[in-house]
Amino acid sequence: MSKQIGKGKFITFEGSEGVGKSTNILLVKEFLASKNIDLLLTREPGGTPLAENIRTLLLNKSDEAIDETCELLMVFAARAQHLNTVITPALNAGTWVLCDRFTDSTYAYQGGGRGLDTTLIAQLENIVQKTLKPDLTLYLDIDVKLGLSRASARADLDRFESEEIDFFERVRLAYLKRVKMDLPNSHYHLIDASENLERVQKNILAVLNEFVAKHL
Ligand code: T5A
Repeated sequence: MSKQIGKGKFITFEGSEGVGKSTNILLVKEFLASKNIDLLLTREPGGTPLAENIRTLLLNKSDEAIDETCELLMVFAARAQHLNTVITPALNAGTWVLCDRFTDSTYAYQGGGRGLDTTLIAQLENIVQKTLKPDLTLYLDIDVKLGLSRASARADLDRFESEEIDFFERVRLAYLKRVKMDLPNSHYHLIDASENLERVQKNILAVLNEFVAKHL
């Protein structure tokens, strides 16, 4: 269940590779700005200089394979820095925070993709976030092959994007399990991202309109 800290609202964007998070988060930013909402756009892993350095370590390919538990701890180390120095102070000041990926990504990639124990992820979540959870999560869902084809059309593949297709199928299943288990008054909204951009954006704005009307 979502919980608000301070006056700002915490909105997260989730989904697998190439699903359109970066594209659509900019639309949401413009929409919220048009409502005169004080807003911070940020991302994970990253969002502070230190956390961005951890992001580089996580995404860059290297000769030394990263141990899975080490990867999980790096994700949460970056998150602790991001939350304590950027996200929580902004929410407490009444600023809305729009974040490209958050802890659902950890359940999907480290839990689903890597197969790490979700109890361990939940323990770290409690330590790092305490009671903080997103108020609204837009989960963009897409067939894995279609998402990867969009992502690979753009740039060199990073360490995660170079994983096998089975890895991304497990990521998607883990996302769907989380989105579907949290049904009554869910803060999750599933958006079919396989549709054309115009349709996807219309559906996202419908969710945002309703959310803003409830909270402004
Ligand atoms: N990670 C992250 C973890 O393992 N654990 C964690 O806890 C966290 C927080 C971060 C990586 O870190 C991992 C997961 C990730 O692998 P990232 O850059 O945030 O990496 O994530 P990516 O998914 O790699 O981001 P991308 O930029 O690849 O994907 P986006 O942002 O979802 O996609 P976007 O908007 O760039 O769009 C991709 C292309 O598709 C087009 C766009 O124009 C663009 O060219 N497009 C569409 N085309 C047709 N129809 C539509 N509806 C379209 N929407 C977008």
